[in-house]
Amino acid sequence: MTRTVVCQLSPLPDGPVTVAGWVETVRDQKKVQFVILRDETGAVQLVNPATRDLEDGATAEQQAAAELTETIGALAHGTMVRVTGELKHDGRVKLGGLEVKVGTLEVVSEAIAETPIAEDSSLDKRLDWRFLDLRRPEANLLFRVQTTFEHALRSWWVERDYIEVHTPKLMASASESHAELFEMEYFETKAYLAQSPQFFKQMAQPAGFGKVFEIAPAFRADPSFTSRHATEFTSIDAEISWIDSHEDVMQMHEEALVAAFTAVVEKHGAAIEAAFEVSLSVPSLPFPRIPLAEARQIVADGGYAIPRTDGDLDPEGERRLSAWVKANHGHDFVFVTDYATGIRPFYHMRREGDGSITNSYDLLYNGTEISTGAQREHRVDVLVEQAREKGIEPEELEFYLDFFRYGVPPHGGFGMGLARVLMLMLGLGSIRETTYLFRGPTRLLP
Ligand code: AMO
Repeated sequence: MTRTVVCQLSPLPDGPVTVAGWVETVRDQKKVQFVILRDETGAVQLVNPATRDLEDGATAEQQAAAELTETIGALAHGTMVRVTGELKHDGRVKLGGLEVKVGTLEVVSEAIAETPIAEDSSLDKRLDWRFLDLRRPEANLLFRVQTTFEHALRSWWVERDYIEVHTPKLMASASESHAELFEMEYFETKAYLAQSPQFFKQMAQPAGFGKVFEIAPAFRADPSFTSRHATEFTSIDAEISWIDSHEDVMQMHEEALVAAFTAVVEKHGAAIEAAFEVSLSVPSLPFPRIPLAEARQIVADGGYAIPRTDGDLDPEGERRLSAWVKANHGHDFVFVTDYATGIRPFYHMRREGDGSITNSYDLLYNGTEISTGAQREHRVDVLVEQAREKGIEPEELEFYLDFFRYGVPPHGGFGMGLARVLMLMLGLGSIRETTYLFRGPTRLLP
């Protein structure tokens, strides 16, 4: 009999069904046994009237029933089973108002009885046993939300004629900075893992692609143990031609996010509320925009002195600014714009008439940076000058500078960390929870 997944049982009439999944709990009572079976879509109660203590001369049928009772009584949590039985709708059953009366039960793959992660296990322990941790329905939901979010972004771009690119992750030079760079042997030479698709998504502009996006891994040799840094993360990037300023990038960015949030709220809003106690809403357009200098003033007026000396917001400053935006604009997002030249990479375009600020922004969501975007400097002589100023030898970047020597449209784009968005969307404490398999300074397994 073909397998029915649990979420599709409800509309079926009472009658024979086959379900398969893992054993979540067994309640072995004297007269009746209950098993909660979970699969990738939900959980269902199995019921079996217990047959025990057979008299001599029991029928074959009675013996089979006693064997089934024994098998069910011995089921370990996590064991994979396939069950054929009778579906019965019954409003008294708390779990979904239905149950399956077991006919046959096949133990497909046995689990070791002692689970290595108890319910209250630490995050680190759960990550050691991530495949078991991911069996939690909240984790399952989280990655369904991720799928919907990514799919909606991708669809939004595809519908608008963007080209999807796959830039190489093995590089001959740094893509962001020499800090946080993974270096590796590469035959007779050295290679570096891409910190961002930055240079090669920009290459699509002189290549005449117009508008591109990429969803792919990025690597940073960042030794920190914060809740928002990983050494490998999924970066969502877009880059578009013929912009007038970073404002065009922000407009595309916020519209794409609204499309993605709309899809997530429609498909998972109720489930997110039930599992994470977060009432997710679609952000309104436009997102507030606040220049960095003003943002710093807002934070200072709130009584917090940012300890950083470089003029950037620190995490506490970001939280306070977001709280202010929420209170004054009722918005969970804010574009902080006009970053000072000193704290932006050489490829950011500087403001015409004021070289001290860049045409750039950070996007904060619920108190944390999720994205950086900018208009890029496309005039090669200016670009060379800005690289030198940042202590980068132009010779090292010849391949990149060539992109700007044969005609290139004005352009800009952004990079956004997928796991950060999910962490902030679902109110979780760390990107370790929202990354399928987290990679950090002390974690390469599993
Ligand atoms: P930036 O370095 O700010 O910008 O990175 C963009 C976004 O990527 C995410 N991110 C990270 N997520 C997890 N762990 C990390 N170690 C990590 N580092 C970054 C963040 C961040 O906002 N090339 C530019 C983007 C651009 O201008 O297009 C860049 O990489 O969410």
